[in-house]
Amino acid sequence: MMLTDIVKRLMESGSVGIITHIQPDGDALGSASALGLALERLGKRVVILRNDKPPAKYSFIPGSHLVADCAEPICPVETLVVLDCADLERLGDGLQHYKMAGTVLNIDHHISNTMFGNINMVDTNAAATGELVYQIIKLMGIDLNTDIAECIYTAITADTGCFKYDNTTAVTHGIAGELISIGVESNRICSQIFSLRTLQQTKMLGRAIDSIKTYHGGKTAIMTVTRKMMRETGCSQEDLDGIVEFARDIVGVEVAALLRETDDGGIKVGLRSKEYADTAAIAAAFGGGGHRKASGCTISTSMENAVEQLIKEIEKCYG
Ligand SMILES: [Mn+2]
Repeated sequence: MMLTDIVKRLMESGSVGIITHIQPDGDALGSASALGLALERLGKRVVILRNDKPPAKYSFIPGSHLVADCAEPICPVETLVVLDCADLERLGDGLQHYKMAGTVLNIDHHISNTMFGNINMVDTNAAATGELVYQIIKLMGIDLNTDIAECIYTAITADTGCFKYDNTTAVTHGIAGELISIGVESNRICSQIFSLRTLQQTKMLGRAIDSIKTYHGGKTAIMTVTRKMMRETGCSQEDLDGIVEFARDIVGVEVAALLRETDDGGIKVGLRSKEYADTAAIAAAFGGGGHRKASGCTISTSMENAVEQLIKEIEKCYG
């Protein structure tokens, strides 16, 4: 029902703005470009509003000609599509466009989505927002070209860890199979997103691994990254993407966390679980959110204090 409402609204709109969350990931970037390129093929005026600079590893994603800085004023759009964004805080500077928009379509797969749209399509069974965008493009009757296929493939690959996480379903593989048959080079995209790292990132990985301490009889692994480590390795926050998984993958670990000192003196926390622990609940205790096995939050305190608070909260998972 929601899906047909969304397709109908998009078909009726002459101009569409597309926006995703701050610090965009592969799902956000791929979904936005896929939908943008598809709507462009229908002759719509399309603008992808970008709030933060994307990680360099995603610069290959097609559709950059549609992108505008969301801090810049744009002509009002009839319909604003918000993709992969759980709540309005995650829109950053994009909030001004949300306030001005005629109709807001909220398309997402986060369990914590606050249903802020005029039409909300929130499907927590979807592995990636890219899967929902795929369905929408199909229903609009648009043929997938290789550019659009590559965008969707990137979105799905990013959010499933290359089809490794348990959000990956038969539907996910079905869509991926079709995209490969259209001409997507799966190996190139998977390596681009998950294997390649710069020398600085590799040095940081070594130091982050070295910082690991375990708690709760080895079920919890904590990585800590200080501002000093960031300075010395020359890394930015995006360079830390995925590092926490090296802690999660340790035999016997159920919950892993990466704590990073931010420039404003707080601690940014990324959480992962292996099998059963609900990291969204842990993050929620600190005002954050996310998915069951991957979530995040910010704690405004010292590193030492943040580790202490977090350990207490994680302990509850082991009841
Ligand atoms: Mn996503």
